[in-house]
Amino acid sequence: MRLDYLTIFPDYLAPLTLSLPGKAVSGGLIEVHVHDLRRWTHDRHRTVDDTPYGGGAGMVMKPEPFGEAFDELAIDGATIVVPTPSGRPLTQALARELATRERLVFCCGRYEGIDQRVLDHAAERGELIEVSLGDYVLNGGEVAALAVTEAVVRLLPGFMGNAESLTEESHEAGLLEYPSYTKPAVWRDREVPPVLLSGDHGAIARWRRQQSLDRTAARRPDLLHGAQAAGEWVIASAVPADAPELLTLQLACWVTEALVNDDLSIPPLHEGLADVEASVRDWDVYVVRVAGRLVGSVRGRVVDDEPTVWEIGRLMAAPDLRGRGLGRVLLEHIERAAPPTVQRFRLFTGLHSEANLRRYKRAGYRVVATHDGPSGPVVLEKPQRRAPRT
Ligand code: JD8
Repeated sequence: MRLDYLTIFPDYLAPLTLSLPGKAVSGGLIEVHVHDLRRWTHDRHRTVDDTPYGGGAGMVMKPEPFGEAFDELAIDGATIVVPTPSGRPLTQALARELATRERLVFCCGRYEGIDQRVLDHAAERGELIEVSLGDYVLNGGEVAALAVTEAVVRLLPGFMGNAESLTEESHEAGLLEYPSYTKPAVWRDREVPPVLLSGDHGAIARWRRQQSLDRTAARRPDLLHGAQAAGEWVIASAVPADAPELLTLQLACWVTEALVNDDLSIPPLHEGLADVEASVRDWDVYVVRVAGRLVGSVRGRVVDDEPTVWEIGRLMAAPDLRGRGLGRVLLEHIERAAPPTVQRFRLFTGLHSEANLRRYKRAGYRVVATHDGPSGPVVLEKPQRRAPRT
């Protein structure tokens, strides 16, 4: 890949010869050419800017130096990358896209920006990509050009020592990365999470996935929309702030159940916000959101005086999403979340909850007890069949 940079501050791009891009150059993967834009000025002051037509503060970069640079550098057919606050946000997906190009030509603006005719002209001679680093204002395009370069060059085949580490990265998988630890196992009374010392690669992989999901749900819920749009139910650990929506979902689900059973005595109907807040504290509670709406949940805990029993409860799917497999996905998730000491799962349902009874029996549960009272509950259990350790 060939990379050209047009800038009035060539020294600002010196980092291109260091670290990552530096190695790529020495490895022959890329060739880097930094050009001082003033090379294409012809007046004594080597002028690259002038006052804006229509008035207003600041100066605008003149079109002529860019045009002559384009001609001399023969940029036809190349991808012209113009950093600007109004550009496409730089994402891993855009970096992957740019990594497929043969040639990138960066136009690094300063002042109030570059005369718009330069961009229109570039779009006629090649592929114009206007890119933004983020929703904040910088003084020029050089920093963005460096960031785009690093994000793109590291994706070039043969660049990263082990390609595998690329696929593992956050954003590559559309999620934020899980927390990492290294020796010592205890530092300033802080321990490394025991699962990471267990050697159980399956459990480690599940823990890391859940950490990525929880972080993404807490810090970047917008990133989850992609996964959901792709039809994937993204399950994250509940946080106290989820309690109000959990209560609303619970009432919606159990009002339906009560109507079916014609029985308003079902306990979940009579729980309040405090009960749900306590549940988030005392149980392992998981939630599913679609486009930010909390649409599903389930909880699990080890039964007080039965340490090998994992009690599952409050399995809920928003009434408008019934029949889409969300209940099954939540049940499988809460079973996988059980600690290694668990040998069987236990859950309860209403005597008249035909649909629930059918679903649980399909999932391998068997009725082990029926408590009195017109609508149950019915107690179902299933042995925990652990996948052989990998
Ligand atoms: C290019 C000139 C400065 C911007 C008046 C301040 C990218 N994420 C980003 N924030 N800012 C930039 C950026 C800023 C630039 C130029 C990129 C060229 N400026 C201008 C408009 C307001 N001054 C950027 N990528």
